[in-house]
Amino acid sequence: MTSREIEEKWQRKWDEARLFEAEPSEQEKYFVTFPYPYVNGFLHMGHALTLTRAEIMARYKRMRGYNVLFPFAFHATGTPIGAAAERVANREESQIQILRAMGIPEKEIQNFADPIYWVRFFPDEAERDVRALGVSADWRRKFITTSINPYYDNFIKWQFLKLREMGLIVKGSHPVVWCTHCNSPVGDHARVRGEGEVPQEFVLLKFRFGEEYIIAATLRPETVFGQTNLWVDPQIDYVRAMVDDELWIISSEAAKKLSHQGHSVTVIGTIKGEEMIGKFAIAPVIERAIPILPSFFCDPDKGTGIVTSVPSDAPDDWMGLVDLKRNPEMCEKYGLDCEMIRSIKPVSIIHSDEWGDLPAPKICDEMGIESQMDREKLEEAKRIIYKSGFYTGRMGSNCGSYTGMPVEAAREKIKEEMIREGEAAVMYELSNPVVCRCLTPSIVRIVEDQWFITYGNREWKEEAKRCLAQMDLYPESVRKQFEYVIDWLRDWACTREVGMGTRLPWDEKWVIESLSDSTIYMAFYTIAHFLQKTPIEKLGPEFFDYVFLGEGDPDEVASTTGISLEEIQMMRSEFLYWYPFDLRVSGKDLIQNHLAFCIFNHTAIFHERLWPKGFGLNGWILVDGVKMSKSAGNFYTLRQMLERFGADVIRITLAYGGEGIDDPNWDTEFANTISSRLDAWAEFAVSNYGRGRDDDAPQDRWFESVLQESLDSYLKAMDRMEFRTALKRAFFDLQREFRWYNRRCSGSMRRTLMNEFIELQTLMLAPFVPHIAEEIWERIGKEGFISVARIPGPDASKIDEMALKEEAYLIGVIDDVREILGVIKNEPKIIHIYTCASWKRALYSEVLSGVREGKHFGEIMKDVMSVDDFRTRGRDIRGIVQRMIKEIHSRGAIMDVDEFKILSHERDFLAIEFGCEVRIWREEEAEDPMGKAKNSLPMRPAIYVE
Ligand code: A2H
Repeated sequence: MTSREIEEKWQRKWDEARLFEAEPSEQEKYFVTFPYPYVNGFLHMGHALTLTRAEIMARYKRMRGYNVLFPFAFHATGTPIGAAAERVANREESQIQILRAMGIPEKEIQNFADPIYWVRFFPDEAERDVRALGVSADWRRKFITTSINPYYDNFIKWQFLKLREMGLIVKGSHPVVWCTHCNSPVGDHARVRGEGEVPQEFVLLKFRFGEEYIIAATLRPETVFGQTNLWVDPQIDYVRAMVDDELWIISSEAAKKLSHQGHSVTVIGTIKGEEMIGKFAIAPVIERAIPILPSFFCDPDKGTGIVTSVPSDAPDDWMGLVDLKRNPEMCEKYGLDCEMIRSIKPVSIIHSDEWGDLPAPKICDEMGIESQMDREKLEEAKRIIYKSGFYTGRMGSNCGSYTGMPVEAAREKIKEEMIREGEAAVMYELSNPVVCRCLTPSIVRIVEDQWFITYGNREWKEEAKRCLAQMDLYPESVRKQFEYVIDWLRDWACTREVGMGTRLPWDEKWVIESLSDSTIYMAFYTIAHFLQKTPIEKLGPEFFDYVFLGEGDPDEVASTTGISLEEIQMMRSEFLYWYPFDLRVSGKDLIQNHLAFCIFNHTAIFHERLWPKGFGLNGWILVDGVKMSKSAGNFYTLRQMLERFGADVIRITLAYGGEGIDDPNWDTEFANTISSRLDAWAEFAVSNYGRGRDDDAPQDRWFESVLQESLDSYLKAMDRMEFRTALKRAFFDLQREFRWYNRRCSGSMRRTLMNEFIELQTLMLAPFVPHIAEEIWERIGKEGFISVARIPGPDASKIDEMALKEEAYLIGVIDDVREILGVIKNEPKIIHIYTCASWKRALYSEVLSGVREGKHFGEIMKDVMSVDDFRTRGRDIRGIVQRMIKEIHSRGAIMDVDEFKILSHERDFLAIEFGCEVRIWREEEAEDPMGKAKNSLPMRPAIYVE
């Protein structure tokens, strides 16, 4: 049978047996979830990675005796599907090309002009792929989000009514990252660029310029006391615009941005930068006329495209001046007075211990910055002094009432004062570009009248932290990041004007956005399969109150909803059986939104004992070392990979690709070779099961111990989701150890041990490669599915520590001999092995206790020389002690085995291994013509090859 046939066979059998349809039982439960994928395309290998990790955990826990629920669903909330459908309707070639590239036949493409078609088509396709990957999901519970599923729709409405009742949803105006094309906020997951970017507040300073104001944006309003000039770019066409009731000169980009930020903006003309150069404007706060000068670092797409110059504290400004002073031609070109330019001096305004009074000139000098074009160094310089200025600086003596104040405090105060006095305003900017999934660059918009979930609420944050503290995180190293995110989250704009989803129950013009309708839905899985049978009109808030919160009288709920009491109680108890979820597995990018929201919302809605118990995180998938992306040309759908490699290979390759939070790698080379290794294993298992001898041999104890040890490390690694480690220990290492055992027994293994090995190896592999594992299980004559068989716990009584030590010793000696054989040219005739004299063992324990007490060589030597038996050994003792210390440091302490006995006992085996005669000697009794024996140390016998 081909592996494809095997996979199809077992998927069919699992289905027929309804093997993964989970029902509450007496057994302990384990509930795993995977964030439902957004259904605007086929699942890709990024999905497959996270999904596989959840699935391996589901199978593993099932095989460890848990009653496992692993459900699946689909997310359709949001704007992208609608936007894509619209583009198809408009016959936009780029969108049609995307569908074509997905393999959608030409005649079907037109269907995708209807968003509903997407949400019917892709979930079915995804389910096919997930089934083909062998995922052990309970498909009865699948559902899709948005109002096309009235059950889910009602559930989300209930959740939002709850949050509102608790005062956790408020109305307000806030800056949000916004797409002007989709006409909606751009959440992190809807960005092709700029994940994690948040609106940053710039202060707009107003410079009187006749009837008008020139506007400059700054992050450091407290530096207004050090202003010396303004910078404009001579080449840029700035605009004159009526902003509210003032005439402003700003870049045209700024005019556009401001119109989204609560200002009325009317552009009435333009003014070229050049036209302003050489003129003067009145700087705010200091009320001085300062010159307008040319520069080349003004970015028209940042702030207003005009910069106020504070050469004492801003490296750009300082270098701008340096450049201009060095460039009389430039001054002449713009009609500037060279003398006046030369007389501009930086004004010291802030003092910090680290950077003194003039940080910008100082750092530019130290870093050897040449000009304002030295962008890389300038960015670095800005970063460095910005930090120290902000956290440790104090305002200088020329800063009016702010003198002596820490910069951190002065900044806010000065800003507020200037705004009060009409000398400044606020503008929001993105420090780095953000691009929406629809490829439109985002802006910041002040949204009025918007609904927010108040993740900024202090008390709520405390609850979230309490929940986090009780959770298991895999890997544990992500905890800090979660703590940071919980602190850092601000109120979240939770509604949109467009897109698919659930309408806000009390303000129906709004649709709940996609990160907000997916926070507690794991609870919905527990009853989803019941709901399809219930008439939708019956599912009011009192239904959910009872099932999820236990609130209300079930008899009353039965009579108001018209659902039978029995059914209502069944749903309640099913929910209580499965909830909370034990593990949710996701990519690390969801820490800062989805997973944090999940914690917050659980603490608000549910009783503490129903809070999430665990998150598993993984990095982003690399394909042969390169991050998978469409632009890199290494983007693969799960379907393409299934076609090429089959399910088992995909699963084990992903699991072996990495662990922890680093980006795991899909290694094509590994994928290509693992399939034949798995086939070889199956072949071996089936043809060797039940074979072997019945009597005992000494080597058996070793292999039996190894089996238990590797089971033990496997279980520990699996429990921590360290799948690479688990596979390495329980497959790759164990296979090697088995080969060694085979060699030690000259191919004649004990039957019981052979069977135990084949069973255990197959069981341990089953969560990774369930199809081939089922096939082996069946063919070695096991009853029932391996998918629900038990992986046993380790049996400590089967571990023989002495056998492990003795074998490790033997292997060590063989390695040492091999190393020597590797460097000699002739065929060996006789190998002599000398185990050390007993006085060296005594010496070794003396040295060992010295090392353990932290003694130095000198001190240890002193102790040693005080013992007669050692002192009389003569001059060699120094060198021996030195070597022993080195051994102790590199190999650890002595192992208490009888070296001579082991080696003599294995002499025949060694002779076969090396293909020549082997002689074992005690140092004291050695025939030692070459004087080698004296080199022996405990656990490091001396070796001489004749
Ligand atoms: B800062 P970020 Cl004293 N093009 O203000 C280039 N730079 C611009 C700009 C534009 N269109 N608009 C504003 N900026 C400058 C004061 C200041 C600034 C001091 C020290 C550091 C400093 C006086 N110039 O910024 O790259 C403005 O200069 C260093 C962080 O978006 C604004 O604050 O972070 C800063 O860049 C914003 O830069």
